[in-house]
Amino acid sequence: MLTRAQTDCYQENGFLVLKQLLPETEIEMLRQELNWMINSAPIHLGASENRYNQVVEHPEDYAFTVLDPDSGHQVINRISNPLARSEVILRTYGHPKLLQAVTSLYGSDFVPFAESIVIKMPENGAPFEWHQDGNFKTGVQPVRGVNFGIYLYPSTQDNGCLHVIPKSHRWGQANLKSMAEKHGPRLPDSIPVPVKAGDVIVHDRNLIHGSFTNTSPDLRITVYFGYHRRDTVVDVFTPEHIRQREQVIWLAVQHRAESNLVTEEEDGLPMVADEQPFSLGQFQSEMSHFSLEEKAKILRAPPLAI
Ligand SMILES: O=C(O)CCC(=O)C(=O)O
Repeated sequence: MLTRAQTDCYQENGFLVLKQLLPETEIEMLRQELNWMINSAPIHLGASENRYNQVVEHPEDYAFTVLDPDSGHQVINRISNPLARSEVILRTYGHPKLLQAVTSLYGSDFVPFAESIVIKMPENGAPFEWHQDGNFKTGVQPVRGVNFGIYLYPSTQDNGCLHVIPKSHRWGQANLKSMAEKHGPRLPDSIPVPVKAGDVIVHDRNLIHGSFTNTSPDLRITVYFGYHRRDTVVDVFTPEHIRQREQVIWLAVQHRAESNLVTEEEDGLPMVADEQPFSLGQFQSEMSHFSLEEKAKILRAPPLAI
């Protein structure tokens, strides 16, 4: 659970850094998984094979930035649908500390909206322009979702750390084009948010944020999990769609509990076996066993984008 000081800080500034929320063992598992996912990515945008001539399922999950239109040189910048692609990431999704932190901000009635992984490769990791998240489909609302960014490596100004304008989550929909025209790329009052591996940056989706190019030799990877307060999406998406998205939480908690048991038996790591699973509260009784097809469908349900 977050402390009162932490939730106050989030409300006041629109973002919060949770230092060392996840243990090194969890972060190392994610690093190894991402290393493999990047290594086995399609060779370029639109390709369906990787460098080992293997077919990549759902190659459209991988996004690239074109660095040089003449040579076609591209660099990977994002992987979407990570829960469908990786059981390691699904396991982290069920981490009780993460889900309890969401509960501290939104209460127990929250629903997942989207997940993705931002990758800034060494030397030429692409920037993200200043933006507020989403499409304002439901207009300007004080609550329009929260993003949790889990950092697998230290993030610094050199490797393109996140920059934010504190308190801008209260500005409504900002005219970022005119702000950039007036001020250039460094918007007034914006600050960098450098973090260490294992830290989590929590930010309001209304907050103005962005990041610059990675000019360093160091990789930056952030695993993003986003959530909505249910009342902000309930009249916007069908009950079936919202249901599918919340079943992601059940799957993740269940998968984590099962893999913790395996971890204890096979690797003798009692630390995770002792973990108290996230309490599913009212949904506990509804936990059901899904077939592989049902599971795949749930994990690929589209985001609840607003
Ligand atoms: O992690 C970053 O540098 C920015 C990513 C971001 O804002 C986004 O994916 O919407």
